Amino acid sequence: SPLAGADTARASAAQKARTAGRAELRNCSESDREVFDVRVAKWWPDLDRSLQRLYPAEVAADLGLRLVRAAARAFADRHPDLRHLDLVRTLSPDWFEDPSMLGYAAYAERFAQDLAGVEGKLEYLQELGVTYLHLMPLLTPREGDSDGGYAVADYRRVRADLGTNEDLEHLTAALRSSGMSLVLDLVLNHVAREHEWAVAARRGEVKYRNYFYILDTREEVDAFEETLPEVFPDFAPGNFTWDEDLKGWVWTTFNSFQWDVNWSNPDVLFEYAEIILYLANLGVEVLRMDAIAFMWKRLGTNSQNQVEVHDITQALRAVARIACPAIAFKAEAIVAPADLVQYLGTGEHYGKVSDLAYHNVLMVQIWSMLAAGEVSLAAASLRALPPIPSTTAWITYVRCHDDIGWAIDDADAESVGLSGWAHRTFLSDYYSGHYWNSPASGVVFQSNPETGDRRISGTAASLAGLESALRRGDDEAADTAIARLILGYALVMGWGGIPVIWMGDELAMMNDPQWAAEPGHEADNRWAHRPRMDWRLAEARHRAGSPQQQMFSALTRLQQVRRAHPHFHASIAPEIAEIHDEGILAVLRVHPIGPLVGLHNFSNSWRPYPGSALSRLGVLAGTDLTSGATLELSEDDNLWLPPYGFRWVIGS
Ligand code: OTU
Repeated sequence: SPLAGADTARASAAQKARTAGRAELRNCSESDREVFDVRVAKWWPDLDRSLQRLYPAEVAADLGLRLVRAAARAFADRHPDLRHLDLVRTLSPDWFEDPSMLGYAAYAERFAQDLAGVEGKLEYLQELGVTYLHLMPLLTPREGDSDGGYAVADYRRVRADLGTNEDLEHLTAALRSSGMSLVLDLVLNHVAREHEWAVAARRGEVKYRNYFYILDTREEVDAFEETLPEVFPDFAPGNFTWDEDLKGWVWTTFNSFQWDVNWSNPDVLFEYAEIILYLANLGVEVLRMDAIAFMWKRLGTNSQNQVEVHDITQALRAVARIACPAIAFKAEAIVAPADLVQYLGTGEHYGKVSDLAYHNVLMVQIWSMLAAGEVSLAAASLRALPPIPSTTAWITYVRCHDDIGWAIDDADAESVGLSGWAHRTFLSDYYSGHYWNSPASGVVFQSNPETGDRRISGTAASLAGLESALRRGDDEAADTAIARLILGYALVMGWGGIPVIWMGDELAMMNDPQWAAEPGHEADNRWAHRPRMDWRLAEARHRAGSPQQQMFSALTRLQQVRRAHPHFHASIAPEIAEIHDEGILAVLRVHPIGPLVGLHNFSNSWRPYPGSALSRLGVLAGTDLTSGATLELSEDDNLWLPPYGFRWVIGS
């Protein structure tokens, strides 16, 4: 029958793949070859299917074999310690979902000068409970402005001022023995204009011209521009840059010096697969797939979130699972709510793409709730998100190194009687400090008069109101700002997934007033919230009552509680529970051992949550894990939460 024929063809393709791999493993032991065989058998179908969807059949078949060979070479080279980690992780594929996971993200040089310096700060990170360290781009960037390292000139060499590749390997080993995973960016949508591929393209080499999108005429450019938004309308308008060497227009979604690579070229996919294997063998454990949404272009669309992006991810992940299964992929897709969960896999990609993805909807809703003092929009937006595969997890965060874009769905807003546009406008006004009662000290990033879009820069503490309070010498307002900040962190730490602390938030660090002084930074106010670590300020975490002590101890306390309770495992989907007061967001997590309810008051006044609701949720007469105290209802049978207060409650 034709079906049996297809099965036979598939089986013989898989057999070919195993043979191709084996040929590279001549110097390996028979048991290593067997391990490799088993992995190819397991992951080949994922690899093959995704490639078949991306490329013509013969191209896909050939690329599949090349990738298996590359995986085999990387497997053969892999350090025994990393092989051991592969084995451990294969036995606990949910390692990144464990409640003990806590992230920290920083620029190596701003945190500790260089890679050796970072190694010197492991104790500080351990004091916080960090298990996952994201160091911002540290591979060799172009000279001059490099968009904070996101314009990579050499993926295989560490930035000289930070150290050497050996230093990086040393650091990953030191982190591993301290129970921390290193996370690095894989900038895969673009390379620097100075990267060797771009240089070769500029020299006129056809092979490398085909690594990019180069259009000959302004008409072709305009045809694409018709439906393309602009990411940096201020300092990099449009999506194409005329290049005199190329004598053509090259696709540059971001800055003019960041050239988008052409993933419809199978050689590009192969190049990046090899880069992934190379970084994995240096001991990198998680790859942050930068700007992943933009990887595939299609005329007549916004060229974001195209289905091929997920096929590419599936292929790369299958290669990694074969060679270095310890590593995880994290999607950096800061996109509209409707496009987000696809990055963790829906439909045929279910559970087969990224392991982790940024929960920008949660992040945006935290700032929205803090500004509005009410939770109905957040509840509607979060309820509207489809569930994610239980084998994947969110990266939850309050702030990161980028601006905040108001990813609020118009339909979600309408469902609670708001206008999406008006609410986004309110949030931009509020966080830039222009709204009448706003305590925030943020700045507008990339105002786009055409769309009305105004994103926001600023550190969490400055956005929460600490800066303005201290400027006025208003201690009460300062305490309120800290309470707001802690509340935001309580929500992300109780959500499930890996909460990532943006460097400095643990010390309530404020905007860097000197951000524009550095050459190349003056036009990009995201540097306002990328201060240098202030190690003197860090000492204030030992001074009772200081903002630093309040923040630092709240975070460590929350993490201690989290790691001790399996309710926080990421495979348990949080549900937004009954809303009884518009100020209180209740989050329910149902573990087989019992329910846990997080109650968060986002308003500035005392608010009640009814005992009857707690009873229905199964946590009446429960214990608040953060204080260890038994819940006390007041005479009116309500649990009252102070302004910006929260409780994590389990039944008793
Ligand atoms: C990412 O962000 C990085 O986080 C930025 O720091 C880089 O500048 C950029 O890519 C280019 O490498 O547009 O404003 O997902 O929001 O990918 C930040 C959509 C960005 C984008 C995101 C991008």
